[in-house]
Amino acid sequence: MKTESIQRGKYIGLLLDPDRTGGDTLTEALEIATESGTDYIFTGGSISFRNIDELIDEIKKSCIIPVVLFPGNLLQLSLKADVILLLSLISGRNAELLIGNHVTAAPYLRNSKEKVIPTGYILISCGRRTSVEYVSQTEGIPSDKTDLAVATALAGEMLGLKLIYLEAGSGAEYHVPLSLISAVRKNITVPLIVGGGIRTEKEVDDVFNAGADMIVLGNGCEENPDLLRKACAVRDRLRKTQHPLA
Ligand code: 1GP
Repeated sequence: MKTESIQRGKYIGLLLDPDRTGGDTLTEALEIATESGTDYIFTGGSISFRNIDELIDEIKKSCIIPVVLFPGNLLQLSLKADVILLLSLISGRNAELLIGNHVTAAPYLRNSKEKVIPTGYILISCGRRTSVEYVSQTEGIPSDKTDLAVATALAGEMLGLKLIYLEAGSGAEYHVPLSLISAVRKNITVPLIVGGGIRTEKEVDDVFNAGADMIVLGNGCEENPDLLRKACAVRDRLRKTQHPLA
């Protein structure tokens, strides 16, 4: 099987909340994702009542879009995903989320190393407290502390992490500020994913233009399924008009 990797460029990921997608809702979401040319299906979350293996099986029955596992905890590890983000919550100081869980997970993942992407996960506080802050027992970096976010991303890259993920948190009041995204982009060379609180076509355009290589959309698409089509159209336009690494 081809090994998926996440590159620099312009990509759209659709985050499926394991507890809010199933049956017809899932089929409909995957139809729109396939039609619009969504690049990746993300799944995982701060907490989940659903078995992730089963959800990935269901996704794979309906579409061939690569599945990226975005595990909120060790119970969400699944070897059925095409890509596994090994998240280190580098904005926090919770040792379990910096290295503890990784030690526990490593023996389980060792025969699937080619799927694993070590990822610097950076929470940015964007309005009200999000589930990820509560569950991780960490505080996000304040959204006006650009220098702290840049230093954190730089440290992550210097430690060898292959991807930086700027996260406002699912359902965040507002997305990661554009100035912070572009400052981080200018200081790292690895691909940059941005997610959380992105709800409109214009925001997708702005976040890409600020330097995101991939945008992950969750709630925005649940509220308005047309957002995914519009986001993919923005991506297509930018792919045609911009240098791939802009
Ligand atoms: C992915 O947490 C996000 O990084 C998804 O956030 O649900 O707010 O789009 P939304």
